[in-house]
Amino acid sequence: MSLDAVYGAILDGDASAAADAVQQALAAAVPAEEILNLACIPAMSEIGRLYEEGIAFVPEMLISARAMRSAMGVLRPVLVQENVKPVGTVVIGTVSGDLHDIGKSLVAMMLEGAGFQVIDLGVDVPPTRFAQEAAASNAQVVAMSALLTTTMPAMKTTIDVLAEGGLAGRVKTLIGGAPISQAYADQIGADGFAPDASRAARKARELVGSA
Ligand code: B1M
Repeated sequence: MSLDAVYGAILDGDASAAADAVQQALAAAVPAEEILNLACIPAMSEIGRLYEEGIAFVPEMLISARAMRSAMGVLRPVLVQENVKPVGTVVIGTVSGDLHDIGKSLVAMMLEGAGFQVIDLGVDVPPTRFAQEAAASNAQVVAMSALLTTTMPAMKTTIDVLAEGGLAGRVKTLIGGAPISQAYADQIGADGFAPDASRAARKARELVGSA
């Protein structure tokens, strides 16, 4: 019952109801990991599915992601206390020279919703910064967004810098953004491509073997 309330509040994008529902579930002795895996993540998967099917749109996804964040604000300290490990760590950013951040932030939120620890480096991220942060955080995935055709090559440079730093193979690369395609991902040797935020979260889980 309390899990249904968490699921419904996130799906409806009701941030305060989501936090309250998590409080109530914890008070009813539902383990934090169950709240995360049986209510929060499924609600974000469902909003992702509705988005992919053209039933929900970017604003709905954003308000669900906000509700997820609100739920996680209550849940995270308990998960840390209970030593629940995230699915993996993703370092994400918009590539060098590119200031577009709406799609990237949406991807970051969906990754959080899929159970990842997300380190968001923001926009205009130099290749070396991606590599430094990936090494420092032991990340499994480096996720790059580009919205300009002129900044797409920075993805390839970042993949090269990761390889030069000995991170190829250890760190998977995931790319996306309006001008990006699977063909481009293949061309530059990225490990994964996703056309939207929902599929980016699914692809990231595939890349870390938790699909
Ligand atoms: Co810019 N801009 N912009 N812009 N802007 C585009 C991208 C453009 C297509 C507009 C156009 O001309 N029709 C065009 C690019 C053309 C090209 O390269 N061929 C363009 C241009 C030219 C520019 C400037 C150069 C304009 C100028 O100054 N002369 C300049 C560049 C600045 C820079 O980056 N250095 C510029 C600036 C700006 C603003 C600052 C004004 C603003 C950005 C504000 C911000 O982000 N905070 C802006 C905006 C808003 C846009 C449009 C209108 C919308 C982008 C957006 O947020 N879409 C855009 C036109 C368009 O796309 N219709 C445009 C909504 C967002 C949810 O979608 O980011 O595509 P999107 O993300 C999607 C998917 O792509 C995917 O998931 C998301 C959905 O689920 N995705 C990933 C994204 N990242 C992913 C990563 C993944 C996987 C999936 O894995 C890691």
